[in-house]
Amino acid sequence: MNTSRLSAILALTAVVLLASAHVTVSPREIVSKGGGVFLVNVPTERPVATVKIRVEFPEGLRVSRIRAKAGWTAAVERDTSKAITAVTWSGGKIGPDEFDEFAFNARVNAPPSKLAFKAYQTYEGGETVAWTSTDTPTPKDQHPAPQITITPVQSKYATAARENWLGATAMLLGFAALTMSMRNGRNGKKVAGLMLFALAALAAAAPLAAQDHAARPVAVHADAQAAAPTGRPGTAAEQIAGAVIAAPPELRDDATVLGYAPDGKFIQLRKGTGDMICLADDPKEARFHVACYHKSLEPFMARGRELTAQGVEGWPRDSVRNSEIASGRIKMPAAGGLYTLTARAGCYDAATGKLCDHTNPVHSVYVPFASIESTGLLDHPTDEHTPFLMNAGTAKAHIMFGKHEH
Ligand SMILES: [Cu+2]
Repeated sequence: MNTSRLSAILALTAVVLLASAHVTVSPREIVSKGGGVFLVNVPTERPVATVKIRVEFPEGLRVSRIRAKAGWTAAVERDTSKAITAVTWSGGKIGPDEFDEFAFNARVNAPPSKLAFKAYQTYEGGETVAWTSTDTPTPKDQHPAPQITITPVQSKYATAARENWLGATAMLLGFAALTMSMRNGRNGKKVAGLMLFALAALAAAAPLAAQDHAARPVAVHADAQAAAPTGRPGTAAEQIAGAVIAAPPELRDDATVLGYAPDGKFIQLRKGTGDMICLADDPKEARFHVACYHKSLEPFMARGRELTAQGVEGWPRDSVRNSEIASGRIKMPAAGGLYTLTARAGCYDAATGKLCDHTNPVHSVYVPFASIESTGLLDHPTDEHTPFLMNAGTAKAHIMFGKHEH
């Protein structure tokens, strides 16, 4: 490596390190017309606590709600159309060396561009730091404004479509079925019936395509609820016994297990001495789904659960985690194993610890940022035993085995 390349890399590293200690808004990138939950990340950079944070929203972002936050009061300002133009959180404290996050719900109403927020961070003692500079590079005596990039609809749509092909196919089938049954009388009804059957099969398969297999225990799916799960978690012992069967037998006994308290809260049920972390079946989901993964993946998985609990899902969740990986806040391993087991509702009998005959075990190895070029793997399944790489080139890159694509 020559020196100019090395210094470029060092400079880049320095920028990333600096960036991690700024007031930021994520996701950093959002599609034009997109919306959802945004997070304001506020690190305390002084030896005294942050006691107030004010954010002024850019034009082009329509903010509808501020998430309630324990210990903090949010005072909002609105324009004549009732859109929230600014919010000031106060009443809480973010101690030295700590950070906190504040959430709001918004929709982008702007063409592809950069939107800058104005943020004012007030410390105990009264000092206020203005994060308002949009100059690049940021002048020494100033602080950069949190910015997000609005991307064109088309590119994002393509990605979303690729990721959600099951959902999209299901929707098309459903629509086609509806159209046919309306147009074609009896024959049409038969075809439509078949299509609806395929639709049901896809709907059943769709949860299997959950993007990181294991990280969704706190999500409540409307479709799963329709199948009337009890919503009541089993005893800790039952949940532990059910969770660990996702892993090979020699990794079960000393695994750490996360699951549900009687009130439904997601908690640690057992602290293990081993390398695996297992997730109990979600009582709010109809299907039986358990997973075990290597502890090195926990920062990534835990952050995914946290974001899901905050209502940040799908690509915004990916985007938040990607930027946190880039900034070093989430550490990723070189490789980490994941075992999942999915089956229909009632397949696992907690009393006997027995599974039914039809289960869908999916094993994979996370290899963050590995690519087709860096591994010599294919990006699609071919036969019963050839490994292949999914989500190549991303934080979620993982090697899968066999023919199924889950
Ligand atoms: Cu996969």
